Amino acid sequence: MSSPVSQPQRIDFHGMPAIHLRAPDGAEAIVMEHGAHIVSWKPVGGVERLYLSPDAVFAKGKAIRGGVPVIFPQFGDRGPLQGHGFARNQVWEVVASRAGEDHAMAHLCLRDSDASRALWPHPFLLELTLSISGARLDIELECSNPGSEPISFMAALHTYLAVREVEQASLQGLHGQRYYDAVKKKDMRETGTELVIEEETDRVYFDTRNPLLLKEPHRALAIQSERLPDTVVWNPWVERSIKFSDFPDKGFRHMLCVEAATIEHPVQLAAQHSWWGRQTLMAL
Ligand code: TA6
Repeated sequence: MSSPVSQPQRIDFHGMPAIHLRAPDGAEAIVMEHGAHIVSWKPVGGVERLYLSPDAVFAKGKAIRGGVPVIFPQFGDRGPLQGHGFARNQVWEVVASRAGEDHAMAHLCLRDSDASRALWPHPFLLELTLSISGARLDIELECSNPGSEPISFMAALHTYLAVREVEQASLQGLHGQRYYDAVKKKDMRETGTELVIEEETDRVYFDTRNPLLLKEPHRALAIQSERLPDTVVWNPWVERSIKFSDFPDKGFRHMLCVEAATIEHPVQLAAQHSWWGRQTLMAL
């Protein structure tokens, strides 16, 4: 049975402002103003399905290790900006948050500012909307170009999924896909029907069309995206984990990033137009 509607609460999360959403069916999520960063998602049943590093740093201007970093306007080091761009390091504005009869949602935005224009001299309005209901999380990223010149950008929802033991998990749905292997530094094609992580993995699968299924011995997660055609699969494994000061040495065992992205073909956004992309997670 559903409980009475409880409206989103402003909370302090590791010393920073955040919003706690709770849907009437018991699904919960926490999103921070810093980066519009989703740091927790518990679908109905109450089990956390996002990985947040226990050593994550919560500080002005710093990226948070885990959850769902919003990557904009550059992916990784594929451009002149700081790695993964600046949107994840800036404070977003909460536009709306509410709970209805069968969901709860929050809508945050980030506009260009003196700080962003110093890095990337373009006007933009970036909006993130997350919505939870039952077993489902929808994350939608929208970018509008309020200026008079076209803009071009990459974007990703860099989702860190929680897994009980990464070597017992498998990712299905990438068979036959072309990808760039950033560890081996070469272009490859996926030959397996399921991907099992047994070494450092950092891949951009291009133009992925199928829904993905992350299977674990006792549970699964369906992952779908729309208008974010590339899928990044990342696990730092042993040696890279040790190099991160904000990540436990054995943290790689309990996470797998499955990211919905647009990297190969950056979005070309005409003046006065907007673009959106979405990632949906469904706990099974
Ligand atoms: O999405 C995979 C990736 O680009 C990896 O190459 C790895 O560096 C990871 O993101 C984390 O990047 P970050 O800047 O958050 O340390």
